[in-house]
Amino acid sequence: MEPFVKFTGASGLMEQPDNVVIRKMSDMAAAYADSQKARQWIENGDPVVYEMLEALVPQAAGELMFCTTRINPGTVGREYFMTKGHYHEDPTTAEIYYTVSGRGILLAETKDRRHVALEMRKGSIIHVEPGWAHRTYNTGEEPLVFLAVYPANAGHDYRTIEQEGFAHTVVKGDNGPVVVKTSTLR
Ligand code: PAN
Ligand code: ZN
Repeated sequence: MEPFVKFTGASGLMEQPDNVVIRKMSDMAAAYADSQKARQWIENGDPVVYEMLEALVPQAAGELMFCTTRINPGTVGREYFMTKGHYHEDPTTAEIYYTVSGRGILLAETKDRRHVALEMRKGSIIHVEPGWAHRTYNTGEEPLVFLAVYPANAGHDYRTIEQEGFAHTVVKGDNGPVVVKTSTLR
């Protein structure tokens, strides 16, 4: 493969991506604590929660994958629209998140349930340590758009999150976003 360039349009999303993944509410309803509210969203048009536009590179050690994600604004009950979240299958792989526009929170958790909530706003650069599951929330009124770069051989483990969830989540409080224990919402 030769060096190549991708451009981002006014929205900050990658133009002419090699792959597009669209996640609607029906693709991830179980991720939200309030399943009834998630079902209402599905019955009322099943909105796109987020989309991911990727450039494909060989899945080999040393290669870097990169993709832009847009999460739409909204809440399911009090919980903000979010990504599915995952561990990297290779627990030695880190990731960089660069926020292009909007407001959000990246929640990272370890298997022993340590957690950190990191602010995402235009220009913020987040380093996700290897071994930490990560999920992003749109806590603003506009789309949250960011670029993520990670080792192409990282792999994505979604199943652990689908089965065990995150111990914490981010909800809309009276004075902005608040991190709470997921168990308090169910
Ligand atoms: C990101 C995420 C992207 C969508 O590129 O894959 O924002 O989130 P989910 O993959 O959890 O649906 C990343 O962390 N890649 O490793
Ligand atoms: Zn990742």
